Amino acid sequence: MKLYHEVRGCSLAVDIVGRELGVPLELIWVDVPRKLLPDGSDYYKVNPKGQVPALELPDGQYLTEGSVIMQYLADLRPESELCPPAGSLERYRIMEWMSFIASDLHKGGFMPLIKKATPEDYRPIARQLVLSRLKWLNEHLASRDYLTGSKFSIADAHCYTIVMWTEYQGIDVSPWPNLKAYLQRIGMRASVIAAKAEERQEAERLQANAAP
Ligand SMILES: N[C@@H](CCC(=O)N[C@@H](CS)C(=O)NCC(=O)O)C(=O)O
Repeated sequence: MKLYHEVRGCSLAVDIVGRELGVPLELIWVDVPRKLLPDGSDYYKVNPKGQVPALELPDGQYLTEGSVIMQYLADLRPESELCPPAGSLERYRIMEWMSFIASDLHKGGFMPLIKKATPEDYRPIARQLVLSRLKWLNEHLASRDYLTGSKFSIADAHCYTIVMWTEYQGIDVSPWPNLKAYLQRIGMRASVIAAKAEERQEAERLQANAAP
């Protein structure tokens, strides 16, 4: 299957999950600002929303929305226990996290800090919002190693990917030791190391090809 991906994008979470599961994903690096595929064709034909991630399924359909793609992939390998069975309360707990991460942490949290168009007077408010959510995550992680307990799940791949944007925003996570340890714990996973190495390679390729 093909994963439509972007350097520094939330699509990293899907790449991590694919590697955790041993489901091979061919990475297609999208020029998201210009909505172009590597061959210069229109990315809107893959995802009319113009966003990554998107997954090309074996029958040629496309599946979008990271939270859903990660559940789809994990359901292909239930024995991995990366996501509990559909219908169980544990599954709803994962969905509860995925919804929070995609909406409150990603879109409502980091996105206004990332967008150049955000009005300057809103930036401190947006930053405060992110900090309060990170503080809450830190409190939640005081009694558990991962979001839903003692086991790494797709929610952790998602949360790690978004919270790591603190690095790009100059937010120091040291005031939250549980959160810092959580990021370090996940950052040591082979899947994460490999996914980030491939992302770095693509970033270097883009930089080398950029106009001087
Ligand atoms: N709701 C989507 C949001 C995906 C998303 O915002 N992706 C970003 C990259 S992190 C993107 O492609 N942004 C480009 C755009 O919105 O035009 C999801 O959770 O998968």
